[in-house]
Amino acid sequence: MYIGGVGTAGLHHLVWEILDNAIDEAMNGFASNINVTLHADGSSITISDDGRGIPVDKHPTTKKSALEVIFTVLHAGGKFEHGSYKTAGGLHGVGASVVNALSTDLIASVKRDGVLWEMSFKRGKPTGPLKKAGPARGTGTTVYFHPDPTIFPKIEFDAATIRERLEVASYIHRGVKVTFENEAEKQKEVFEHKEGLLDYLKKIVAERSAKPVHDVPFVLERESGPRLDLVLQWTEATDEHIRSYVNGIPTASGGTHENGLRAGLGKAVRNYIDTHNLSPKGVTLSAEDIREGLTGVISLFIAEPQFQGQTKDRLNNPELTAMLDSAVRPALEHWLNHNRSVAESIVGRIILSARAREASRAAQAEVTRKTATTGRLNLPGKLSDCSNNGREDSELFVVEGDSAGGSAKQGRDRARQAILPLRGKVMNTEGMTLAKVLENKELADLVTALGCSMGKSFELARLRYGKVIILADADSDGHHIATLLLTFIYRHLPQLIANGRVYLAQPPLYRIDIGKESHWALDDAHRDRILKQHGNGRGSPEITRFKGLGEMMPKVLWETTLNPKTRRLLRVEITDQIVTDRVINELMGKDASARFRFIMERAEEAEELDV
Ligand code: 28F
Repeated sequence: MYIGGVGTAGLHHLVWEILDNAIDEAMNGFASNINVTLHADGSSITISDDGRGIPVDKHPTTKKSALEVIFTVLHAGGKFEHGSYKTAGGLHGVGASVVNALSTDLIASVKRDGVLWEMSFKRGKPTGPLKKAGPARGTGTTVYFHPDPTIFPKIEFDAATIRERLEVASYIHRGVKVTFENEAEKQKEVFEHKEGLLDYLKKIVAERSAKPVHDVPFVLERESGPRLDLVLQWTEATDEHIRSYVNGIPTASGGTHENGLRAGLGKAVRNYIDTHNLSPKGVTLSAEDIREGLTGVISLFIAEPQFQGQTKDRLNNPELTAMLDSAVRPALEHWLNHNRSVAESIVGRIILSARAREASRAAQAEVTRKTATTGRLNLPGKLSDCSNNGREDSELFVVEGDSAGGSAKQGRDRARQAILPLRGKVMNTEGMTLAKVLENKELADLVTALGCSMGKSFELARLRYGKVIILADADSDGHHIATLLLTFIYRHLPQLIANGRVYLAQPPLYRIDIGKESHWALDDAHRDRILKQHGNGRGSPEITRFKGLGEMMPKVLWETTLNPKTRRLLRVEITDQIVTDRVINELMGKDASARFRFIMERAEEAEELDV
């Protein structure tokens, strides 16, 4: 069996294997509760279900119990033996032997017929026979395991990853009650969703503060053939947001199933528009227009998923494109025809997006025209360019305010470092159309200075700098400006982040003079550490808090923040697309209460927040 390496992904795969067995028991109708406990050590886990319990009676000839076989014989249960996904055929226990072999300790307990049975293993080998450990009420299976550190270099389960997986599982397998206990944090969470993916959709739409275009979502549940669940809802959001899962595993990069869904969906909508003569005049509808604001979840269970890509998050089974296309198209068309007022709202939404696209295309063409020639003349007047622009070692500092820009301009290395001062606050671009965004002079100037255009006409090869560095004050106002800039970049120039070109400078907030030495502190905690380290007995330290970058001497700014030899930059990275999308929407979207909630929840973390 493929575990997926000995890194974090492989480590968590162990959890998913045992969890899948518990979910199977629930899907077969025998369990309704699943509990997962991440123990305080962070490196061991207990998973249990209240199903029938793995059979414990001995096989007449082998004299071994089913339990022992499941935990010691590779491929017991045979995920693919019947050519269908194991949940469909009720095949159990796949992967348990692999998890066992890769664990220093594993304890399997079963409650059956009033008896608690227990069997322990070390590195996959039984440490004794299956034993009666006492009486028991009810039935079920519990598995405790601790992965083997000689196989996995770092054994540290990530609570957020496990939590997300469990929550998603509770949506995909409606009605199952999944409890997650994080012992280290003394936290317990219960996930239970009677409406399954519909509940998930509701949550996503609310989280993204997207106003639905129609009340009742489209629902497709296919039982014949591979299990398929799909929910769709058009919203007023400006982008498309579809989450897809194959056998409960997220396919964040999509793949053949998503392609089939898009194809079928496009055909259904076009057919509906054509049949009812709803085509707009003077504008043609693109596939993106049809899906603008579309929010949905698709879950699929198939026998032999092939995952592709560096993070194995794209489905590659070719047969699924046609399968999804032919499942979605007739069902959606039927639904549109039987919900005429809903269909009309959706078509209205689609036509509107086509018209908005036409309008912003004109605006974008204007920016592209301006950036097409890289001659100085077209660059914004307030840009202090560097002479090495275009080279890998060149840097653009995007600086808050004119006075800070002045210090940076004097303090910089003129050959390699360009300065673009932004006057006043950058506007919040979350949920805004491209045309609106480009009306903002500050942002249009930034795009012009970068030279790489934006949106669909983005071209990395034309980027005029190796690094784009946001330089804002170390205070909360500065953080706010950095966040606004990052929101803009994340939504409209995401390739810059994906290519590791975006950085945050870290200007100091304090200068601490102790005797003849000067130290620079990034924040309060850093200041306190410096005082503790250097402060003893050498006279009283003098602490200066900078009010802003503008009042810092150019030489000091160079030493602390600009000089590549002495500064420290934070590279902006997106590790989890879905979490980032949610955080940005929560922080920057129209829903101020969500922003407030987020800030309150993170108040403690915020002190050491690095992006
Ligand atoms: C925490 C992980 O692994 N739950 C499981 C069952 C129940 C049965 C079963 C499992 C028997 C012969 C294969 C019980 N009674 N949770 C779990 N619950 N496996 S794994 O059977 C395995 C088969 O070989 C079970 C009657 N039939 C099946």
